[in-house]
Order: sequence, then C-alpha cells, then structure tokens
Amino acid sequence: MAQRLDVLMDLPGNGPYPIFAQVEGKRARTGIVLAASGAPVSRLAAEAGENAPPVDLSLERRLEAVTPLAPRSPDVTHRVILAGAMAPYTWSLNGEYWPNVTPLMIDHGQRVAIEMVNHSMMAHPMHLHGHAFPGGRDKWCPIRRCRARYCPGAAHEQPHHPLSRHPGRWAFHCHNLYHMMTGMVTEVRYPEII
Ligand SMILES: [Cu+2]
Repeated sequence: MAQRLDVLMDLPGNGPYPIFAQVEGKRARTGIVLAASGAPVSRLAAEAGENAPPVDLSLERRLEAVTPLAPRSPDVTHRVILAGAMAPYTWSLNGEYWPNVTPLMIDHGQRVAIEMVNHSMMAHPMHLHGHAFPGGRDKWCPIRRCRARYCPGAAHEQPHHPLSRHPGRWAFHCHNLYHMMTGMVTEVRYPEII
C-alpha cells in the first residue's frame, strides 16, 4: 500500500507485457499492459492463480545501486520507533500521538538519516512529505522512492538519507490512513520555521 516506484526499462518486441499489482494475501489484482501500437492485447483474468504472499523486504534485499546514491555520510540521525497494536487500536511514532509530538529537527543542507525500528506486528508504509529517500551507500533501499515500507517485527534498522533542502514543516506519517488517524504522524521541521 502507498508504494510508488519510478522504473525505466527497455522492452524487446511489441509486447504485450502485462504489469500486475496484486493485493497482499489475495488473488485480486490490477495493472496495465505495455504494448506497441497495434500489438494484439488479449483479455486478462481479473484474479491471479494464487494468493499473493505477505509483502516483505526480499525485493529490497536484492536491489543494489550501480553507483552510490548518497554522496556522503549523514550529518544527523533520527531514530523513530514505530509501535501500536490492534487493541487498543492506536499507532504511534516514538511513543507519541499527533498532534502531541516532538518534531524531528533538521537543518537546511543536512543529509539526514532516519532509522526506523518497527516494534509492532504490522507493516507501515512511512511517508515523508517534501523529500525523497535516496537510500544509502549500502544495499538497503538503494532506490529513490518517496515511501519506505517497514515490516512487522523488523529488528533491523534501515537508514535512509533524505537530503534536507526544503525548509518548512513536513508531515512524516504512516500511509495506512487508518493508522495515521489514530496519531501515527510526526513532523520534520527546519529551525527557521517557527
Ligand atoms: Cu501504519
């Protein structure tokens, strides 16, 4: 949920090449068909043959940047604990619930690492407004994306390095809106913004 990838690829021939997105744990799917003009496109089933497996980080683990994306080590690191449960149905960042939160302060021009540790049993597609996660120099998430998914029970920490260059007050929240509505929102703030 709430993931987006920008992908550039070369396709041989005229197609068609169906690109599906399948619902986690279900057969339902949607998608697009890439095909050259005039190429035959046949009708495709609305459901896949099998349920999609649980989403994990196995794809991210296979990805590797051709060249390092982060030009330097982070200047500052913020750690964010993702927590919550089904009963009571509340979800928090660093034990805080919006709007009673402590902003993550960053300075203009800094390279910032946000280490997210998921202490809950749910995945959380974390979304930072106004910035991108270009990834680090290591294999973790070396792709440019605007959201980062954090899977349940993740003991690992994944550093991301959004470059701070857009002064303001920016929402940083779980993109499962039903989590966000219970308070799973914090703020990334530049000091010049009062
Ligand atoms: Cu969430």
